[in-house]
Order: sequence, then C-alpha cells, then structure tokens
Amino acid sequence: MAAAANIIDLSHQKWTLSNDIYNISVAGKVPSQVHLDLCAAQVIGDPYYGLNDFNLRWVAWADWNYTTNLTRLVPSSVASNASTYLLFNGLDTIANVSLCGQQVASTNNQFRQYFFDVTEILAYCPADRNPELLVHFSSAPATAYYLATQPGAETWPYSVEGIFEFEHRPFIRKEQSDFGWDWGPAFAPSGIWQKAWALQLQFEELAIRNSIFDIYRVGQLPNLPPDQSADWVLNASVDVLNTVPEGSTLCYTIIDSQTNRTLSKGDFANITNHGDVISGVVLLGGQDYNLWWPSGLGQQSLYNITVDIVSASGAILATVSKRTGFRTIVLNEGVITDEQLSRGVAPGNNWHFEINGHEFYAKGSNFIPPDAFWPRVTSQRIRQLFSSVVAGNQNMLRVWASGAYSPDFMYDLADEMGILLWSEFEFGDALYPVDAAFLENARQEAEYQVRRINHHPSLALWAGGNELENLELEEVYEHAPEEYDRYLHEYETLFIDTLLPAVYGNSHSITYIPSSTTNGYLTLNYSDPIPIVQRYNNLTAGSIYGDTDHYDYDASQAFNVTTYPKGRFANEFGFHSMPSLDTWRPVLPEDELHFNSSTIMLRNHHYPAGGLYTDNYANSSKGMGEMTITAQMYYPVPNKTDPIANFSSWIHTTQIFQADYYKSQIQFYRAGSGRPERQLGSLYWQLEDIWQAPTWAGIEYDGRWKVLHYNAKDIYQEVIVAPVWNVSSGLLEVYVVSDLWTQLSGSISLTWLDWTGGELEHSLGSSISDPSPVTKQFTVEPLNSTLLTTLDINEIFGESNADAGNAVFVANLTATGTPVNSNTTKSFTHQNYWTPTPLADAALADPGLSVHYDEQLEQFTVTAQTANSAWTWLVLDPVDSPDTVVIFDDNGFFMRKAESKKVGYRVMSETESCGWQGRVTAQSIWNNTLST
Ligand code: BMA
Repeated sequence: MAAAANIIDLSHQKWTLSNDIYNISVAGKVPSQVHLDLCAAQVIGDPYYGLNDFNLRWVAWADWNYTTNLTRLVPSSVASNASTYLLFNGLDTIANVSLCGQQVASTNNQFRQYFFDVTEILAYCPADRNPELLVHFSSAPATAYYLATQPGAETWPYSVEGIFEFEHRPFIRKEQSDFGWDWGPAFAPSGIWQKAWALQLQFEELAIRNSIFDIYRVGQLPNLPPDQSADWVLNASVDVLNTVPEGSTLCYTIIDSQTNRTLSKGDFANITNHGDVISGVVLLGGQDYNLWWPSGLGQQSLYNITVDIVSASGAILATVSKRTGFRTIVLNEGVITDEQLSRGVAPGNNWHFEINGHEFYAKGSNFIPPDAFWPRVTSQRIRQLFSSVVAGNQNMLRVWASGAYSPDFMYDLADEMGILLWSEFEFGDALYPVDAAFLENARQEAEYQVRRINHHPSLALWAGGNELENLELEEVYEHAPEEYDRYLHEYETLFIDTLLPAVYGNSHSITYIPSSTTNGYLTLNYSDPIPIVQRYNNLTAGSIYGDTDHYDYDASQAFNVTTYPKGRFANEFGFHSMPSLDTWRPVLPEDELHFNSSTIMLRNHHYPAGGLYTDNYANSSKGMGEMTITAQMYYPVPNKTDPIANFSSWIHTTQIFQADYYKSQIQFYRAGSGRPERQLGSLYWQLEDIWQAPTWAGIEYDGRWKVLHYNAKDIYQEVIVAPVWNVSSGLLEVYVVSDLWTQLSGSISLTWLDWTGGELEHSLGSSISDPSPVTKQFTVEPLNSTLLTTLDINEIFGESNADAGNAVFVANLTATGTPVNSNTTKSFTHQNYWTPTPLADAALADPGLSVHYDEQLEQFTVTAQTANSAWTWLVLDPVDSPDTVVIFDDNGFFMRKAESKKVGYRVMSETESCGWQGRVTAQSIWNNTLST
C-alpha cells in the first residue's frame, strides 16, 4: 500500500465481539474469527477438545457483531478533497458493514476483497456515533438454509451435493469444508478473517489494493507449451483506491533477490488507464534471468520486481513490489503426437506438466486447510509443513478446491522451497447456482484471486473445482439422466464461461482446467471466444486421456493393481488411518483412549453416501470398520494386555496398511512412466490434517509423520526399484524407475530370503534359470521405467503355496546417474521388498532389533540382529504426556538380517524434552503384535 495521508490498520484497533441473545460482550480481534475470540475470552473451551465440534454448534448458528471506534479518522466534509475508504481483504462471510449507524454494504463472499467509499457517510456522522464501525455477521449455516429454501432456489439431483454436517453449502461463497468434510469438523466460523484498513486519501493520492504481474514468453498462451527461446514479457496491472490521474505511466525495476543487484529498469509501453486500474506491458528481452525450478529439479532463483505509478509530472504516486521468478509451467493436454506413438505411448491426449519446456514427474499430495480457523495458521507452521513436503521428496501439492485460497505467505514459502502449487477455485463435490448474482460474485472472486497470486513461480495451474466432471456430472447422469443436459449446461456456465475468462483475461502464463479430474479438452481454439471444448466421455477405446482419481474401500482389492486406473496422471487416491496416540492425548479424556471410543468414532466422517440423514454415530462405524478390516486382513492382529499399548498398536497397524496401500499405487503409477499410459504424476490424498481424527493424512495435526509420509519419501526418490504385483495374472513385475533427464545405468541384486534371513532357492524370473541371488544390469531412459524381470509367483510356489509364507523377495539397486540440472554424477541406492502372502500369514521371526544413539553424530544406528525386519519403526517410548515431535530421516523401513542402518533426525516441536534420545526404541511388525 502506498503512503497516504491517514491509513488506519484495523488490526491495531480495539474491537468488541458481542451477541445480544447470549449476552456476550468480549474483546475481539482482527484478523480473527468468533470461535478464536470466544476461546481467548474463556467463554468457550478449546474447539478441538473432545466433542466440542458438536457442543459449539450454537456459535455457528448465532449472529455476531464486531465493533470498534475509528477515532483516528479525520472528520471530513463532502466538499473537501479527501476521500475515505474501508478496505477488507476478507470478510467471513455474510456480513453487514455500517459506519456511524449508517449502512455501508452487505457482503456474501469470504474470498473477495471489498472496498467502500465512505466519505459521505463520515461527513454526516452524528456526534454521538463517533465513527463507530460495526460489522455484523449472520450465521452461515442459517443463511445457506434460508437461501436453499426460497421459492425458485436451485435444486440438484440426489447425492450431487456431498453433505457432511451442515447442508446447502453451494449457496454460500464460504470455505466449503467449514460445513464439515470427511476429514474435518464443521465449525462454520465467522469474522473479519483477513487484514482490513480505513484509509483517507487526498486528491491524487493512491493506495494499491491488488495487482497482477504476469511474466511469460512472447507469444505464450495459457494452455499451450511456449517457445522456450522466445523473450520474456512482463505485463503489470495495478488496482488502486482513488483515481489514477490522466497521463500517468508505469515504470519498473528488477532486482536479483539474492545479490540485491539491479538487473533492469525502464518504462512500460501500451499504458491503459481506467482510473481504478492502470496497466502496461514491457519486453524484458532474452535469457538474462536464471530460471526458477521446483525442488529436486534445480535452483529457486527469485527476483524482486517493483512497479511505480508515475504522474505526468514525474511524481511517484504509488509503488508495488513483488518477489517473483522466471519460469514457464504448462499442463500439456495436447493430442499424442506421431513421435510419441512411435515411442510406444498409447494414443489419446497428454496430461502432464512441463516446467521450462521439460516434462517431469510430479510427486506429491493434496493440501487441505491446515486448520479449521485460518487466522491461527502462521507462516512458521506452513514453513514446517513445507519442510516436510520437501524432505518427503515431493515437488507438487494440489491445493484442493473446497478450502480457502492460500495466503500470500504460503505461495512465498512455496516459491522459496520449490513446491509447485496446483491451485483451484473453491468449488467442490457439488454443483452450484448459476443465477446472474451468483455468477458475478464468482467472477469477482476469481478475478481478485487470479490477480493476487499470478506472480508466484510456484503457481502451477488453476482448476475450476474438485471432482466435477468425474463425479458430480456422473452423479447427475446416474440419478437424473433426463436432466443431464441442463446440469451440464449449468456446469459449463460457471466453470467454463465464467471462470475461464477470469484466468485467460488476466494471465498468459497459467493453464486453466475446469475440473480437477478430467479427460481434458476435445479442442482448443484461441479464435473462439471460449477456446475450450471439453472431451467429457467422448472416448475412443484403446486411447488414454486425462488424470485419475481412485478410491476403493474394498479391502480385498487393495493390492490388486488391475483395479488401479491407467491414466496419464493420478491426482488423488487414498485410504484413511488413525493418528498416533500422542496426537490424540491432548484432545481426549483418558477413558476415551481406545479404538472405538465415542469421540474417535464421531471424528470418523467417512460416512456412507447419504449418511447425513441417519445418525452420525452409526455412520462413523463404516470408516472405523474399514480400518479394522484392512488391519486384520493383511497384518498380525495386535493383542497387547495393556489397553493403551494395544490401542497404540492398532493405530500403528492402520497406518502401516495406509502406507503399504499408497506405496503399491505410487509404484504402479511411477512404473507407468515407461508404459503406454506414459504416466507422469502421482499426488496422493492427503498431505496433512486439519485436526486430530482418523483421516487420509500422511502428516498429523501436530506435524508428526505417519508411516505413510516416510514410505512416500522412500518411494518418491528419483531412482527406485519397484515390485508391481498383479494378483490376477500371478505375475510380479520388477521395474526400475528413474525421474532423471539423462540415461541411468546400474545393477540390481535380487534374492529370495526366509524370515530368519537365510536364502531360498527360488527362481528370479522366467528368463533367469539361476537360483537366488542374482545380479542384473539395467539401463533406464530419461524419465522412464524399465521392466527388469517378471516372476511367475504361482509357478514359483506351486499349487500348494508351500513356503510362500516364509519367503521375502528383496531387491537392492545401485546406479550412477546425473541428477536433473546438475553437472556431476551421483550414485543412487534403493532397497525394496515384497512378500507373496500378507504379513498376517507370514512366518515372521523376532528380528532382535537394537538401537544405539551416537551423540556426536546425532544419529541412531538400528540393527536387525536375528531376522529380517518389516516395518522397522523408531519410536519414542511412550510417556504419559504428549511427546516431543521428532522426524527421523527414515522410518517404517525393511531391514535384512544383520543389516545396520544409520538414521538422523529433526526435532519439530517447539517444546523439546531433553534426553528424549534415550527413550528411542526400535520396533517392527513383529513387536506390534506381542502381548506385552
Ligand atoms: C475426494 C477428495 C475429497 C475427499 C477425499 C477423501 O473425494 O476430493 O473431497 O476428502 O476424496 O474421501
């Protein structure tokens, strides 16, 4: 914001939060939300404790007032030159703003920035209403209910609206998961959740409220791969309060953010000045800027760009500075070319990302809101979470569509840490009204967000919403086929005709897709006003098109790769598990620390479809049952005498299944980079938790890694050996997968072991007559996979499956290759294993694990002394209170008998107990079931 005569930051004001019916009047805050302020004033307890998500429903159903006195406003008269504005970066959500007792405006969109000229109201402010600012919030669930029940309100066929707790969310432009979700609570909070200001500007004084910088290659268009040799262009467009004087221009300076060196400065051309928006374009020239790359693919070079609005007389009226980077990122949905066909790629369409003109494998997960209350999400917390993302070998997150648009600090951190953020407009698992007011509201929201975020090099994509084409339109087809055309038209009205122009009209540099899961476009023609025609189910047999979404809660199919989708990219897939005992403790009373306790069950929202209309408790048993069945089907069942220890073992088993299942899918998808599907991405569901509950997360609410995040880290390494088991054919295919952009060569030793560590004389593939062990050489082409060998498991173990339960297939890879964007070679190692029977039926033996801590090196040495060890797990021996959160460099791993492994660590929690290293023990699936 530019220097102006009088800018009042409303977060420095004294606020009162009140509700007359409940006779509550307490101190409020900005930015904040009602629940947080009530909790700080001790009117309510911690919203996350026990069943408070139910107990606090009254807060969501009530209306709330935030009041302050703007005594620092200079009284103005209409005749004076000064204009007074109120500027809100976010009001959550159904708000009525009044000043001096007079109505200023009503708002109904959490995701828009609102600004109001209140000059006139202030001029006539009665003396006894000394600039009193009141923001009244109406209950969001009550408003949603009201809107849905008005005559003529939009309706949708059965099950189109995914409902968890509060109904009718599509009617309100508010974080959709605030109404409840299958991984989260329904608090539906309200409040002034973003920064806000009152501003008094003299004539020709400007304040910047938003801006867009668009850096792209000459000739670049949003959904198409650009010419990498073309020059860079910078478009800037600045939104202001007050009026930009006629004759004003824009100029820029580009500074290297590391060296602080000025690299370029000059004037913009093609200035257009609409008074409230001034725009220009400048050709920046050739290859003078270092490219920005995602983590693992190169440096994250960043530049500060400053743009000044300059008056005709040369005075600087306002300045905006943004840190940005030079890169192109495109989601390529183009037709498979002849050249690709000749390389064995199946016909159809591409569906992969290209960074700076290079295909790469996108590895990552789905980001959900990290808290039910955004105002308490600090940049420190996101930095910690993102450091786990990078440590987990992930380079992309899908910022899922029914939370909130990410704050600037989150994109800044992603820019610094090299995490691509596939971003979505906040619509999901529903269809939406298409009346003129709703569409205009959505358009304004999209324009604001696209302009705010576009300069971040981490921004990878804009998608219209979550699971719209693959799920919502399919639901319509199933439940009301005769109305399909109508709802398809409505879908296109919002997600193509309204949202697409908000992206294309502002940005040359970002791809837009209407739905997160999609078969892509049928045609893309920039001479049409709406360039995209979607493909939907216009498919040709044998061709492969879009990205895939896969959920299957039938435990028996979990490891059956023939049930996994063969697409170009997997954008979500998963299964839920329990968070650890230490995560549960702060929110559960001691007598609730057991698997199916009331609170735990009621926090499992994996309801059957339509479950809302029965009772929550009965619904929850579906999700609890699914976890129990998978644990029992695949692993030895915990049976400890100490109930807390038994609870902890059960938790751990659900996490092991989750990790195992994701690993099986990720291996399958990654091996697909060398198969006809040319599969180039897997983002699992979901990165992290919003609270303490049984969910799909790999990282718990307090930052602790579940077994999943460790296993994903392992299997997302650049080079892996991956056993892919096809239960239908009985064939185990062993792949080497490489994400490198150069050829990789190396060798793999394969062996069959029994659980006590001895070698078994089984074949290692139809083409290999030598018994175990055997060493095979391999090469893998750039960004590809090589099928190393195929083992016919039925033939190897025969009809009787005699010693299958005592057999472990182990593969050890060593290779040398050149990491992406590096000049030096590196050696790669990877160990993987596979068992022909579930561990539930395996002849497991006590691995005799020992652990030793070296204080000097700050690392643990784990040794499997007497047998092979599956799911080796370093753990802090439980104490009675929540423990230090430690992230080990590796965990949940397989060890061969006599193998020793060194494991470093990082302490996550702020309150670190000293000497915790002495309490670290090593366990495995063997210990998990022991009776003590
Ligand atoms: C998909 C997601 C989310 C959901 C998840 C787990 O439907 O897009 O909406 O939370 O699966 O069920």
